[in-house]
Amino acid sequence: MVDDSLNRTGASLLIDALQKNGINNLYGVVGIPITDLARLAELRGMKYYGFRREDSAVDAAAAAGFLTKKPGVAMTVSAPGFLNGLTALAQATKNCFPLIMISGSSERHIIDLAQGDYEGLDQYNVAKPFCKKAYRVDRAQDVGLAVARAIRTAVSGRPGGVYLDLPADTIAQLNDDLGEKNMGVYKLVDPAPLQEPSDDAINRAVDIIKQAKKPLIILGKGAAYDRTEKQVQELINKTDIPFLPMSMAKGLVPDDDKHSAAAARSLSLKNADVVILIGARLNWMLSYGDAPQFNPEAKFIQLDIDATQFDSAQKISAPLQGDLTSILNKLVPALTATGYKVPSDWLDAIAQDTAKNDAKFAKRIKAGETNPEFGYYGAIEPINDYFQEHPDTYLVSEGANTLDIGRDMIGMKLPRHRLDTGTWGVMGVGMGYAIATAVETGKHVVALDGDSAFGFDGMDVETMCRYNLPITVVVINNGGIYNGVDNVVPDQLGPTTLDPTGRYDLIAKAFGGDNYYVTNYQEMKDTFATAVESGRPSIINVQIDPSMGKESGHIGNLNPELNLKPL
Ligand code: TPP
Repeated sequence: MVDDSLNRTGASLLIDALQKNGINNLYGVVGIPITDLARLAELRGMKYYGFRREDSAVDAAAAAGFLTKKPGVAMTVSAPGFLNGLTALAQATKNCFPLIMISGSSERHIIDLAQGDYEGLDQYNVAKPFCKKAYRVDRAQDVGLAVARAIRTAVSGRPGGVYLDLPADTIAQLNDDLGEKNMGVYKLVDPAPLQEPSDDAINRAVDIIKQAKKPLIILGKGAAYDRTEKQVQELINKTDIPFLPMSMAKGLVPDDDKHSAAAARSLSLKNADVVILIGARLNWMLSYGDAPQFNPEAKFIQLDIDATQFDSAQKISAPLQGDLTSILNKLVPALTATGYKVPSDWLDAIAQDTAKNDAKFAKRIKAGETNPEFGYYGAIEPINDYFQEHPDTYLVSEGANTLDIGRDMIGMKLPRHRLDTGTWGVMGVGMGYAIATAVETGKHVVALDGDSAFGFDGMDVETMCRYNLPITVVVINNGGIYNGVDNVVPDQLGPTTLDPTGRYDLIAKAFGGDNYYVTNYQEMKDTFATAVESGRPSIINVQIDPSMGKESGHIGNLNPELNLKPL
């Protein structure tokens, strides 16, 4: 046992450094060599949330980063714990969520001579390609600086995941050099400095927008992360430029705002002559900006913190590099000073298409209420109704059809109230995201999951119940990945098949949470609000028909289809 009464161990310095920088929550799974580190954190006033698997804990920290704009911090044990957390570290980096994953590790000399340590792995080098930056802190006296570097790297420029390798030796090492005052630990000055674009860059963008006959704004989760709602709303309200939100940008401008082109997505993308990307990337989710989804003549204006994002898929005619808030603070007045307004025929075309598509959608939803084969629409409509009445409820969503249909159906009115599978479309983020959202916001959270998606991290229901968090998990159960009807070989279970009668709700009961089981629209309507408003951890198993659900949801076009005939 190391006498830490003078707060001089690496562990003490780490806790002190995090707290000095306003980080008070830790997410993780303990074991050798970090168990006492977590205990010490609790003793020093931090809150430690223990998970059942590291990827959930690291997902939780990533969600905390997105929601608070400070890096979320997760801790894992060495090799296997580290590797379990690595997917979530990579994913946070893809999503641009600020995160620090700290893993206990072995001493360098043992690793470098491959002496076969308990859970020994060269974690520092393994982590490098999966994060924005990896650091290793071999001496207790460097802990303050290492934390400072990790925080700054996670939040400055394009945010992302940082790996901090913490050898067991450093955790327990007494730092005699620094005496009793923890001099190496400090609060960072301006961890994410603002970056303004030049006047030339602004003028170039304004010149293009003011010629636009059919402009369109695409909002990405970067705009949500940077808290640009005020500027974006002003831009849209003053110019009437229609907008399309990517899924995690929903609510930045309320989904029911008259400028939303979401219901006329295809038409607006196909015809827009100037596309203004605000914190959104031209990746697979936007078909790389290519025709036929986009107008091949469209000019692109892109607002992004990271210049390497420009010209990634299309020529960017007006790149605006900087933090989005600073860019918009210059762009909005410059554009509105020109008196620019969107030509009304463009707005009319979008409004007409919206009315047509909304009517079709409303019909489909209405049919879902009474369809004898209970499906997604009937299951999700009551959730949307609830969100319209209680917009300050958070939504976490994963699955394929569940995700896609939920995204289209559930209108968001407030920014950063929706988290989902993100840039990679990863299953298994639900419980980690939901738990961190409840912890960080103190609000009610709904985790809307497909039955397959839920299976990836379902044991963290125990975590949700142990901390008694106000989370309602809705498992849309059609007994399969995408759907529950799949047997290419007679009398053999198909690859997408799961248990169609599984009672996911009973998992909550096992840990003291509430459980609900619904089989039709009316039951869901009667149950959902009660479950959420109880403020208790709960699971609703929504038993839908196994035939419901398209293969790969809305992105079946990405799935190579083979000629499935027996030889
Ligand atoms: N593994 C990970 C980590 N991420 C993935 N996206 C996949 C596998 C492939 N995948 C995509 S969607 C999905 C899977 C396994 C599950 C879809 O089924 P479900 O969650 O039940 O939703 P549904 O379509 O039935 O609503």
